[in-house]
Amino acid sequence: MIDLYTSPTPNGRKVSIALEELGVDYTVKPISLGKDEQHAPEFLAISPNGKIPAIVDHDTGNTMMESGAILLYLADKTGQLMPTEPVRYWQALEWLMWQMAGPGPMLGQVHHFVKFNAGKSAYAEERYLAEGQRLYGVLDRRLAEREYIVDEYSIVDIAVWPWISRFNWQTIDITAFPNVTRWYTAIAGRPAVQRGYSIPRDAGPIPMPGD
Ligand SMILES: N[C@@H](CCC(=O)N[C@@H](CS)C(=O)NCC(=O)O)C(=O)O
Repeated sequence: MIDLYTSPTPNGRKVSIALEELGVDYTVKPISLGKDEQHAPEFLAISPNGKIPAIVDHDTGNTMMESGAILLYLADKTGQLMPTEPVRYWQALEWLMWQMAGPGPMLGQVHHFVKFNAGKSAYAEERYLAEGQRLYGVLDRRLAEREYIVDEYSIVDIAVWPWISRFNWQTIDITAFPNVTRWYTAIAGRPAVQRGYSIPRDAGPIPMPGD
């Protein structure tokens, strides 16, 4: 049994979607970022960086923060959602690191400046929006010749997809990236993704291109 400490955000949804896809039993422990629960001493004991998501695996005693590490841990624990063939295995690590260093923090800044603090810094809005658009282009080119980011559906798609699901917040026209749109729509149709998207609470329907 795993405890998942999470909030309805892209980083949180990576782990709830992975747990749903893997069919692992878990208990949801909602953390209210608005109430600053991420800085409570009992949560910092599990997640020293004071951010969600985090897990406690009661089978092993492992306590983990950082969504990329958690996804790797779950794939390793279950033997699923990670390519085993060496070339693809390293490609998966490469693109997982790309997500953690690129779309995660950069689109996070787009949410901060463009969605929630519009008008406070034109420079930051332009800079992060341009970088966000560039990253959508990188993903679109990667998906031009393959169905999923490392060919087979994996934790890499699960790491990237929740960030793209905020395309409306980002004011990015997802339909200008046809391969991203095709990939996004296919993943949005997966029942496990729909269940994981609604953790820790129902957030309404998944945003769809063209809605
Ligand atoms: N690199 C971390 C980032 C985690 C992160 O930024 N979590 C956000 C929510 S998406 C958070 O907990 N924010 C609360 C805060 O910054 O106080 C990961 O991928 O797990």
